[in-house]
Amino acid sequence: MAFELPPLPYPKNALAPHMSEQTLEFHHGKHHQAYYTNLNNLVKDSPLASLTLEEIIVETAKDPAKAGIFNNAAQAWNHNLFWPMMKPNGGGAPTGKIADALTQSFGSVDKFKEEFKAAAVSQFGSGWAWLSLEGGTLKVTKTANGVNPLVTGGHTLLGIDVWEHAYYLDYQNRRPDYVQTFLDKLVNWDYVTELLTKAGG
Ligand code: MN3
Repeated sequence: MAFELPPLPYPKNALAPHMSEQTLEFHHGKHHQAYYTNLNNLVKDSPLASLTLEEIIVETAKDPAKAGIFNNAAQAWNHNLFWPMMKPNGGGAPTGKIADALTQSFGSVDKFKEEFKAAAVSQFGSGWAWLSLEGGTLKVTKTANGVNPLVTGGHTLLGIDVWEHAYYLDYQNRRPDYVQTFLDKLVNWDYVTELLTKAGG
């Protein structure tokens, strides 16, 4: 059975003006779809086709010969998490257990935001910045291309796509403005909390 692109969890114009309908049209409808199409072509008739996306990512991460499969599986999975990590009227200050966990690991929620923003802005070229739970602590990391916390055994809690296709139509070269808007207006802290609970945090 082929892998299938999940629909967006909200209408394409739901995140405007912070993330436009046009951006979601291309980012979900073309880029995310392409990762699924490529992955299905690459794993067709191979034993990998019967695994989950997570299993494919872990299985292919350390095999340079399978880089094409890894990249497309990881990007398919990364975006599956990225869409529900945002919501209309999101962002701002988290409350409850995620706020407590961020304060415990970073000193304060604001310190976490500073660190997350610095990681997202300084990732050179295409990639992601992440908040993950790894070995009992919350960590901010940045990765190139499709690499994600699954590769190092972490649980992903929040991620921001900093490939240019994620922000260029709305922010052109102003990546810092995109990252700040993501934190201020878009983050779905309820979903982040749900992922934290699932990860045992
Ligand atoms: Mn993307």
